[in-house]
Amino acid sequence: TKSPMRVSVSGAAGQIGYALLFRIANGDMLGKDQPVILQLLEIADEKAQKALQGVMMEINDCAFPLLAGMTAHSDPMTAFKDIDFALLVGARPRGPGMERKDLLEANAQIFTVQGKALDAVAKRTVKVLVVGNPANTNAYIAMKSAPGLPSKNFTAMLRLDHNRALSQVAAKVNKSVTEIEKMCVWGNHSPTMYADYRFATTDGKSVKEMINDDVWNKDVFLPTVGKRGAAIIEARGLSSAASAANAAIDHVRDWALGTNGKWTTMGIPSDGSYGIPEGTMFGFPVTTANGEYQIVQGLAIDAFSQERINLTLKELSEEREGVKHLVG
Ligand code: NAX
Repeated sequence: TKSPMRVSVSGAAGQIGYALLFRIANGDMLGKDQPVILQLLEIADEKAQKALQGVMMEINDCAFPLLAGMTAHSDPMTAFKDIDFALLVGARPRGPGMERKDLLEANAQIFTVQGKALDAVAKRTVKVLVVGNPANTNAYIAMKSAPGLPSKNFTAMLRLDHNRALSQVAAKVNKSVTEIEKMCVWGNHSPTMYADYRFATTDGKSVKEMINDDVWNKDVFLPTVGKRGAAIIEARGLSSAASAANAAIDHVRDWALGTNGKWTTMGIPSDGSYGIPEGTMFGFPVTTANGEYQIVQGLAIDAFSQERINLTLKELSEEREGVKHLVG
């Protein structure tokens, strides 16, 4: 049998945590033959720690065969000790009267501390996924705060946007999601992201040609995917949780276990591809193999796509500018 992998999840008592932990312990993320040890991080607040104890009681009550251990933490220095994976879900939500700038700063502080802790105590091969918003910029800050770890180990979650786009397109062309290949999303996890089905195929046929409707793309598809988070809050009274947890599972599973040549989307530090400045935490089409991702190269970027990519890049550059004094 395999030796256990250590997985840390922050924000473990939150709503995404509640939809995520059971699936990790069940083997959905790293495989049905891979034991896991959960190292759960929450804020020191008494209520949060108590809620975390409750979640852990329920996890124990599942008697998961793959769960080889579980601990609760309020300090990232112990939560991240020797970990193979970090799913950084906990973040500071926007409170009443809080400006975007305050939100960026509060989160920059959290992700500076957590980046330093990863640098100090995590395995050198640790794979980090940032879910907590603003996800791309938080991932960028964690990466910059961990100079001793390879930058490529830090990623941000664009997979929920990717899956949302996939589901919309599959419905539009009357196919199942498994029949659609080569979907991707460029840029920031925010309404500015650019979901792009120009390269998508089904049964070898072009999805773009099947849809053949640029107005639908611009006026229906892109706004539907971009504003999906808000639509869910409006309908459910709570933000996306199970779908976000599912996307996190998909992201880490594909990164760790490979996509067999299929495309997916990950927020990763740019290597300069497609004119995106090096280091920018940006959603790209990737394939993965042997625990490494690779950007799909050589895609044609038409004028409309370039405009959309520039827009989401501009937003990310502004976020980055806003936290510059904290990261150096
Ligand atoms: P909740 O408020 O339910 O849970 C967040 C939990 O994180 C809380 O229990 C809180 O105590 C904890 N926390 C806060 N700061 C922490 C810190 N410094 N260390 C450890 N734990 C900390 O939020 P939830 O609905 O679970 O969402 C979590 C985050 O995911 C939010 O930032 C949210 O905006 C973001 N999302 C990101 C998505 C993406 O696609 N990238 C989609 C879904 C989601 O909106």
